[in-house]
Amino acid sequence: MNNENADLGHEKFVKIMFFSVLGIFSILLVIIALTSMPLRSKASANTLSLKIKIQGTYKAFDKIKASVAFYDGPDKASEEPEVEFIYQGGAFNGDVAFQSGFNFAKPYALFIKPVNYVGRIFCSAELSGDKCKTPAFFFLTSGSSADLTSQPFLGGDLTPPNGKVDAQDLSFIIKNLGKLTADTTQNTDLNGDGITDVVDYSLAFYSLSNNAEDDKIELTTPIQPTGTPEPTATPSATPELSPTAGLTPTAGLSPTQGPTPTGTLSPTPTPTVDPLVTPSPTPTIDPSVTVTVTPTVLLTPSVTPTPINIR
Ligand SMILES: [Ca+2]
Ligand SMILES: [Ca+2]
Repeated sequence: MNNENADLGHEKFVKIMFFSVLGIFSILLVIIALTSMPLRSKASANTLSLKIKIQGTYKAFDKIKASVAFYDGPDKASEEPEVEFIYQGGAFNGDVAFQSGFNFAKPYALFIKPVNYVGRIFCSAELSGDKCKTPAFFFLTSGSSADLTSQPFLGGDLTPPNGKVDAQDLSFIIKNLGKLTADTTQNTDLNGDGITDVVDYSLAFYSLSNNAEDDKIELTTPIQPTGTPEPTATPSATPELSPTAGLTPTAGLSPTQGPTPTGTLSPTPTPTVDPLVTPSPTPTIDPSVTVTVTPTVLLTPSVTPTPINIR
């Protein structure tokens, strides 16, 4: 009886251990699944994650809106008019969804203009403003990101924007000084803290004194777009190349056929001709000898008529 109880106890222990191990294992699987999920959502497909720097002091989760335009040459290819950027970790981060039919084969330049700020053109993370001449951004369907914090955006081009910070922009700010954004008809709150105050004025004044204006868009169509159709042409060329590769083996066969028969045939005729020629000279030597003998024989009978002396 004691042995039976012990066996039952052992069986129970094994069962408990089995299920507890199974439980721990499934909990681990859930944890792994949960930790991998945010990574997947971060690298969301068809999204361009942008990081920009805006003049002024901000706190976490401050929001601004900006238009983001895509240029594949001198003309605008597409535009997202209202992209929301959220301040976090010292920069504004915003996600742009690629429009359907977006051509990922082309390089792009980005023109970004936050509300109440001057616009900037970026050919790459490093090349902006006057240095941006040829679009150089390549984006991926699986998702791309660009850190554009090298050039901060200057504030003061109030809505409706005219592409520069001028005296009129400053006069609007002065008119709204001390007013809450909710109480104003025109948004003169540059840093988005809900009030138009000296901070907003000083931001606009700094921009005015630096003649801040939208970056001029003077883009040339990159050479790469004409190069990108070529890659699509090269796949079609490679099938064409494989037949020509098939032809080269046949070209290789014709030389092997050509030399070997002509090489073997030409030696065999020459030896057969040579033996035939060598007998023919030897008979010609013999007649020459016989000719010299016959005249000497004929002369001797002519000597016999000389006995005319008999008369
Ligand atoms: Ca303006
Ligand atoms: Ca403000």
